[in-house]
Amino acid sequence: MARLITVAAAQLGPIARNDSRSRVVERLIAHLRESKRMGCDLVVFPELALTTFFPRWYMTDQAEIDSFFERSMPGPETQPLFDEARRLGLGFYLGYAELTPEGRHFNTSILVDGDGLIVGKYRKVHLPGHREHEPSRRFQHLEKRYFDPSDTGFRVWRAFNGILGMAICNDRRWSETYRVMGLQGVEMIMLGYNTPVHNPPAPDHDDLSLFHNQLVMQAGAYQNGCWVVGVAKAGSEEGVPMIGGSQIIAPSGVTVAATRGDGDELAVACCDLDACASYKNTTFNFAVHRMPQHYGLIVERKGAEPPP
Ligand code: CDT
Repeated sequence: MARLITVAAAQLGPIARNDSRSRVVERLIAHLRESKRMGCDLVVFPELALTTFFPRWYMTDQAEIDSFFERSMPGPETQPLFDEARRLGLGFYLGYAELTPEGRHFNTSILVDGDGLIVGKYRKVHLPGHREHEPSRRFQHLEKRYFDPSDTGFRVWRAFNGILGMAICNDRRWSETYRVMGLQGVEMIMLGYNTPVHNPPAPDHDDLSLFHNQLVMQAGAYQNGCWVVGVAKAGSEEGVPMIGGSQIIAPSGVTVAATRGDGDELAVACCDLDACASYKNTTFNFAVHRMPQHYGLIVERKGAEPPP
């Protein structure tokens, strides 16, 4: 029997700084209900889906910073999301800012199954941006300041009758992200993102931001023979325009469903996990064709070192 998962890429429009968690959770629940009506099994929400993208602001008051983080998952405000998903028998991927009991801060995603159980947790590996205030920027990107580096790395989980993995935003630009999960047999990678159209150090990329989004996710899917579900928090958030472009990409590299706008919107596709095999067993049969003896530099060297 074919292994089918019907998935919703549950894009969100902007979240204002003063939107309450409960108000945001209502929007997530509306997505769950619509996804159920469309026959979905799994709903993928964006990165940091419970608040505005706060790394755009330089803050020094730790209490203010911590107000964007969740101390428990589910917590009092997110419990209704878990309850409704379980009632509907839907699984979900959710990105949020995690504050651990030991006081560590992570940019985190979880995978929750149709019974409301957290089956996987991932903490973001590639934290982009900078650590210190850079007043010359129109807005900041302070992920390196507010989040600790991952202690999970890229794992995969047996769930939804397949092998699923998670990544977050900037991870999607790095081929290593997909390959480390590809080497664990991943069949579907879920990832949420918050991507400003404008990157202050590289304004010449602005017009290409949607193209780059699609390029990296399609390449990752094809080169690893897996589905990729990429989901944006989009639109003009606190005056900063963010890309949409949420999409579901088949192992062929072809986008099979995509959002059209930059508000709350679903893109839905029925994904056949067995469609991965045709790529994993031929062109990208890793066991037959990879040549890791020639890939040593990838882990030995961090920055590029051109010859003298
Ligand atoms: N959230 C996130 O990781 N955003 C980055 C912006 C890069 S520019 C500093 C991204 O890769 O989309």
